[in-house]
Amino acid sequence: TLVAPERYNASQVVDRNVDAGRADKVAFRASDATLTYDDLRRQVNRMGRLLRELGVRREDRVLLVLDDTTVFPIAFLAAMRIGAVPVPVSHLDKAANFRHFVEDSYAEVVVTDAACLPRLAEALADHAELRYLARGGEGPGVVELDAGLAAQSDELDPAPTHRDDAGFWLYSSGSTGKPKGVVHLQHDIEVTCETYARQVLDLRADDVTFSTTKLFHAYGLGNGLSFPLWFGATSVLMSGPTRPEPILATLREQQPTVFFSVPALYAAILRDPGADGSLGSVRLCVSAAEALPPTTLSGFRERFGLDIVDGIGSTEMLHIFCSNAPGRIEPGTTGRPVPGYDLRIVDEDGTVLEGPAVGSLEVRGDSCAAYYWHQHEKTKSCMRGDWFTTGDRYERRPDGAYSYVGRSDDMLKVGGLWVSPIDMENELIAHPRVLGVGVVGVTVDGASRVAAYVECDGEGDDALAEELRTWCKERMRRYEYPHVVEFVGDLPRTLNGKVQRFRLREMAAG
Ligand code: 3SK
Repeated sequence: TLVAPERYNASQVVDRNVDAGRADKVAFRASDATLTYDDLRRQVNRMGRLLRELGVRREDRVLLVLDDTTVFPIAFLAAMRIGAVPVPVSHLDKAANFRHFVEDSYAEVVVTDAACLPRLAEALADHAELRYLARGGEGPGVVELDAGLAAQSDELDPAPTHRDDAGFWLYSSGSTGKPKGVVHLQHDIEVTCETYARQVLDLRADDVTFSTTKLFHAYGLGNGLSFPLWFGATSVLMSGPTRPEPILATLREQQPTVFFSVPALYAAILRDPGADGSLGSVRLCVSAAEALPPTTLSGFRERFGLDIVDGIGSTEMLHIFCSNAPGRIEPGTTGRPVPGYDLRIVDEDGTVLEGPAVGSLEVRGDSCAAYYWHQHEKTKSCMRGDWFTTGDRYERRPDGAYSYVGRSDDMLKVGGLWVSPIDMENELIAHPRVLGVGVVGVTVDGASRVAAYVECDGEGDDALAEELRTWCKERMRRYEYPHVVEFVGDLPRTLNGKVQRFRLREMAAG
């Protein structure tokens, strides 16, 4: 039942909920508004009409530069409803990237808010063609969002899009080059909902979801928008900084049943003395983006009585394709293939390895992006037939569970022996004074060495560095310890909390 009808418009998920008797049920609770499913339907229709009035046509890209408020789902679904292609990006991104997003996607309409408008207008000053739709915004080329919406009718039939039409793009940043536009199709959302969200998470209409990863990111988009809408649930959106304090306050006030976050934030919550009683409503915690250290998993179990279901996904596959499952958590692993996805491990020559093996992880499943926009060569090297090359090294254990070894380009060879930065990070993070850590390879006097960059509790000194070396030697293979230990104030991280090892390598190279 995964094949959407040929004429299929993903925005119809909203109409489906209204028709199923959920018109008055809350779809979104956010800092700016609470929207029932019927409010959402009307606002999406108004927004679709407004976008058309601004000249947006089928297949045109519409850039969304928005924090998590109700404007995000309204604009995202409205663009899809008229057959246009929403392109959400982080509202915290840098000026050079905003220029890239506009010049690469040819978007002529940007949906944003008054707070972002000055930065965008400055970054894009020479793009006279741009029109901005901004709540509370004013100025040349700006339409104030609420006034614009109020002037529209709230009925709008969905464009008769094909299930394989471009539905939306997500930009993916690698360690090199400019962010790549990942082109997803109208049918991709349905696939992630029917596979991971239904068969692993068993999401239901009575669930209330809350994701600390924002909606512009593939993980947040599924957690906070497509999954709750698919099952007629309620989504809690939090705007502003993603820090433990507001997250804990949101958990207490909004009482979600399913909590989606990332290892760095789970670890921060675990360390927070004020977290007691904050997770009482939660039936399920979900983690992705980085491998979850076993100590965070066990700490959560002990303190909150909750399991964290760890999985791995990618922007290209749209959501999680390999995961642990509630009631079947295998600590230190990313679990097993999500039903609907196939995994394989290949060696450096591309030979498929059977049974227990370590190598490059490839995945196939119907939510895979169609291609990278303007990146023909990259598309050919990463998307081969049905299979997508994730760029992650994985071990398939004798019992069939998959465990993360590192990014293919993060593995370290020291004295001819492979060292997994992930295994070493997992050991180091278990030390009581280590708050965050990134392990990379460095060259010292022409030799390959392992360096650990550490955020620590209190002042880091030589004694602590030596203690951390001993800590690793006692717990890992004899040669697996950080030759170099550097203490840093803040590790470089992505917006999703992932340690950017390529930046640590740059720091090491000076
Ligand atoms: O980083 C991940 O594991 C992930 C999960 C879901 C969707 C997208 C991504 C990148």
